[in-house]
Amino acid sequence: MDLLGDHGAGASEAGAGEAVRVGDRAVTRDELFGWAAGVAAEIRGADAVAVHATASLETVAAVVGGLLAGVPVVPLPPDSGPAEREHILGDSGARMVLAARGAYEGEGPPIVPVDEIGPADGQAGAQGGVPADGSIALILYTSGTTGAPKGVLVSRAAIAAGLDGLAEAWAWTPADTVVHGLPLFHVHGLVLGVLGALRVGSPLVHTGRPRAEAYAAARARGGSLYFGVPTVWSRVCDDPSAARELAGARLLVSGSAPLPVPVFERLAALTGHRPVERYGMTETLITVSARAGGDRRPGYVGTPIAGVETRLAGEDGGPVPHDGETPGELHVRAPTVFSGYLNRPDATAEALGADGWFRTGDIATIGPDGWHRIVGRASTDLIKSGGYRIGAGEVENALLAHPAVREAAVIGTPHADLGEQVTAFVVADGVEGAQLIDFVAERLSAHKRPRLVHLVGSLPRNAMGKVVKTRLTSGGTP
Ligand code: MLC
Ligand code: AMP
Repeated sequence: MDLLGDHGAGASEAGAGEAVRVGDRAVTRDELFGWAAGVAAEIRGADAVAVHATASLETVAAVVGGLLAGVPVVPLPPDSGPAEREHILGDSGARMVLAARGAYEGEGPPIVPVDEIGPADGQAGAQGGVPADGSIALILYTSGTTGAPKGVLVSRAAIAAGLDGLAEAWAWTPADTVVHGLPLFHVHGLVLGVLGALRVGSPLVHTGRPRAEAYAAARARGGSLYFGVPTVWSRVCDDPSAARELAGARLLVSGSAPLPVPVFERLAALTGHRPVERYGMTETLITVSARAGGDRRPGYVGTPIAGVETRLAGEDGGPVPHDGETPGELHVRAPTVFSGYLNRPDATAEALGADGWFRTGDIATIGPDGWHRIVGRASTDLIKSGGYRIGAGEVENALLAHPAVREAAVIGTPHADLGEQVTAFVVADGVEGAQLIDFVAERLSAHKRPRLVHLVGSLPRNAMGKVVKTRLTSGGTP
């Protein structure tokens, strides 16, 4: 099967109904693939193309066009600040930026106005032949603990394996209608939420933003398989009448961050659905999940999907028993694992062993029955806020670029809505916290800016002079 399922000659009967809706615009499968074939004809032969990844049909057509042409697609977060954008465009070598006319304003490679591209027939789109399974479909930029985001190389084969594993785990079929409103530049919204729907052949309703009332309204369009990050599910619970509308759905799926047990329980009480939690990463796609036909346990992320092996390692690298109690670093080996970080052989070698085991950096327990529980992260330097992964180092560097800032340390602190919030401890002269928040917001994506800034006299350091982040409190050095 092609990565995106049937879309060539003969697929028209299935292609005539509404396939993808984003907000109040929709296309049939035939229209989408015709449009994407036109995009493919424009970009064929490029090393990589960037997509200004707004929540829009243009983004869907551009990504599908890249896949048809066999050109790696680099989704650009639409709110990324100049520094972030420059890094992503430069590092990826993207030759063009695909965007609706007027939607993208930035320096860099030429803009291809996706909305002005007319349909080509499917054969024109496929002119270069079907790209090899191992070829790179997506380059997804994601934060590490330090420095600028790294480009995660995701192959067509990894996407196909990951989506087939999820289709099996969730009994996901063309009879489903997928509903979500997540951003189209990460695994959750783009790979599961768009490519998954296209590969399985289930219509997609993207609600523009992931709001409770929009999720509820999508039931009228047949919404059955709902995706959200925990912040979204928590907001759904805060709107009980919207939540109750979801009672008729088939499956509510949560992922990208830990689903708090109280949110699990409130959602179950309001909707009658115990949510399916699943766990994944940009580098591995989704590897562990509860099953549509099985048990769902609050606080647990389920068992490995088909083709995925997991193990736990201690601090010395040695094995940790799968006794449901002893925590260890979760390692994953699977056909869904990425092909390396672009231009970063050092970082790739550090995370991905020659034997194929990827070190996730997440601390987990595994029970004798195979159920996984994520208990934390090995490093305090990766923050999860509203499902977004944010590297402390990138925010610290942005703060340090301000002339008044002498030292900066960033951590995640608990936040009722977002799970964690970006919190900065800064040693600076003559500047207000609010000015620093604005300063970071101008350089990086909005969600990366600190929500709290503590101006302190000094940072707690160990004998080696390294900041001890576990000792950061709002009073500064305790
Ligand atoms: C929005 N803001 C955030 C934020 N999201 N700040 C910190 N952290 C976040 N996650 C900012 C907005 O820019 C806005 O700023 C202000 O907070 C209030 O916004 P809001 O209207 O309350 O939030 P909203 O825009 O509705 O966004 C919340 C959200 C969003 C939950 C919908 O964060 C989101 O879409 N998260 C999903 C992230 C995701 O898809 N992750 C998947 C990664 S893949 P201002 O200045 O405008 O007021 C992955 C693999 C896997 O993890 O396992 O799935
Ligand atoms: P990202 O690369 O943005 O996909 O973030 C991946 C990280 O999200 C993982 O390493 C985990 O820390 C976290 N994560 C994803 N899903 C879950 C989940 N269900 N429970 C806990 N953490 C999760």
